[in-house]
Amino acid sequence: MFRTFTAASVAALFALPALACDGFEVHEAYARTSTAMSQTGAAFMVIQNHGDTDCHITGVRSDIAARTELHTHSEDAQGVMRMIHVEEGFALPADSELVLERGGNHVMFMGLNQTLAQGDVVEVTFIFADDTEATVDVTVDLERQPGAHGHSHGHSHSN
Ligand SMILES: [Cu+2]
Repeated sequence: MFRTFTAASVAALFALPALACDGFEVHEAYARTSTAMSQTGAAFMVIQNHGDTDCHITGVRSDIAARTELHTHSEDAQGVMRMIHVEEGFALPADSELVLERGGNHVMFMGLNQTLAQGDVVEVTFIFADDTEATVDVTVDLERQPGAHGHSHGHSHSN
């Protein structure tokens, strides 16, 4: 009994490097552009790490744009919100959640090489610090209102 248990534990240990961010999970992913003519777009989602391993997202890529970057928003000295390329990436500690949302952290598509039409599914690949990757399907949703994650300021109800 003890022997079997030991063998299983050793096998699990050896498997760890290949499962660096095995707790990675994405929910509510959607992508959008401002207009059909937009050269840029963005993707938003809830990223979770259900695993026991701290993960670090260092980059992102996709086939739909010339460049895909991890972005955030920051207020400048004049009080204007500006987008910033987060070169160090996003930490995703064990058992944590990271929300990519309008006005906050997001995946940025620059130089779109296709029109994002409602209902299209595009692939976005996250790159982790250990060079492993995870590709997620992101559905284009041009009708989604900001604040769908409960951070709404109450202006989304139409009359
Ligand atoms: Cu951006």
